[in-house]
Amino acid sequence: MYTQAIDLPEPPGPLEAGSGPRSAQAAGAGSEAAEQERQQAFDAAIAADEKIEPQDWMPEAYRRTLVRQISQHAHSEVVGMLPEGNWITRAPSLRRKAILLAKVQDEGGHGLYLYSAAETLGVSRDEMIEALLSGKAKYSSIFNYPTLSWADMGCIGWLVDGAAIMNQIPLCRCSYGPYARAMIRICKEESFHQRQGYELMLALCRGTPAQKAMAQEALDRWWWPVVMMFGPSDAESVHSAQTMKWGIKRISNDDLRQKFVDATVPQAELLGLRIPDPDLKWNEERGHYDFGQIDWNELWRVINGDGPCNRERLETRRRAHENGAWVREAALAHARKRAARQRAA
Ligand code: BYC
Repeated sequence: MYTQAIDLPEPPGPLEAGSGPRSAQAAGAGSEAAEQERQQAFDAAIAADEKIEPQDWMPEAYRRTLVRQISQHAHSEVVGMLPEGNWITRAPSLRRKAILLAKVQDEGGHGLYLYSAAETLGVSRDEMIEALLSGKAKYSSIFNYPTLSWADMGCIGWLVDGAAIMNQIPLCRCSYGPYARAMIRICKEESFHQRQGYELMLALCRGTPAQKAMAQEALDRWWWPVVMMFGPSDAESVHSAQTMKWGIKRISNDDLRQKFVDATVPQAELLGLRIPDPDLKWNEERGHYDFGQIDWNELWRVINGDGPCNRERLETRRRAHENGAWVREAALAHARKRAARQRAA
């Protein structure tokens, strides 16, 4: 349902990107006039809503910002596999197990497209993984909360993926080509993730009173962390002003949060669940729901490494990385042998 919002202009042909004054190799590198010309060509491309491609010249701050955001996004997908992965062996039926397996596998795939998109900016996969494992890089706060019941699988799909799509649909129009193109495919898969979560919640809410109570209890725990997931308020967001000028971010944290609340309240009503916010009410004048105060201290605590599961998540990723060392070594040895065989032939 959410992917209907993807409405994109045709991408440029292969010759349009990376040529002319925008190309990284353009005109007398180093001279001040050449630098200015490249900056102007970059600004004009952004103003005309054209895509910036890896071979195009770009300001260093634009490149660094993209590496930060795309790698954080990739890490979120990979760490995001853990809370759900925890429930694969306990899925209540073969159908649910197959759905959950497919979803978690998709998330691994999203991480890989995103690492590849970030690599086009000149950063290596190893550097990004090292930043995650050392705790230097961030990943979404939401994955530092525990999954305590089966209904959490429903809430993650319905709410976490619902929030993720809300944030990611505008990223399909991001000014950086490889990120925008990765997001188109990711959003299509996220739409299935959101639907399966809602369908799971619907099954619980139409089930026994105990199942409905389990769904309500999960919603009570997930609601506020999901509302926080959109990031600090616009007034506190350090990067938004610049990333919006560059066409990386298209809609602000607060506007996306409002869109999410407006879309989700009727879905909760259909489920017959109560959103745990006594201040939530429709505001006729604004044409939006008003909602209660967010506990920003909690968001910053979780972002800065002190959430309920931060240590556990990183420890699990570190262990997985160490346990996978032999696979990386074997793949490299195989590639070396193949290259040697090809040279000999
Ligand atoms: N968690 O200036 P701001 C998924 C940080 S995974 C942690 O507003 P920006 C899924 C922010 O990084 C989808 N940190 O930043 C997977 C910055 O710190 P640094 C995840 C947060 O970048 C599995 C500082 O706070 N989605 O869908 O303009 C299962 C100031 O914030 C958070 C993405 O990654 C947070 N919630 O805006 C199910 C989307 N919020 O970097 C589902 C791509 C803020 O200066 N990312 N921070 O140290 C974005 O759209 C933006 O980066 C954000 C933040 C909206 C997240």
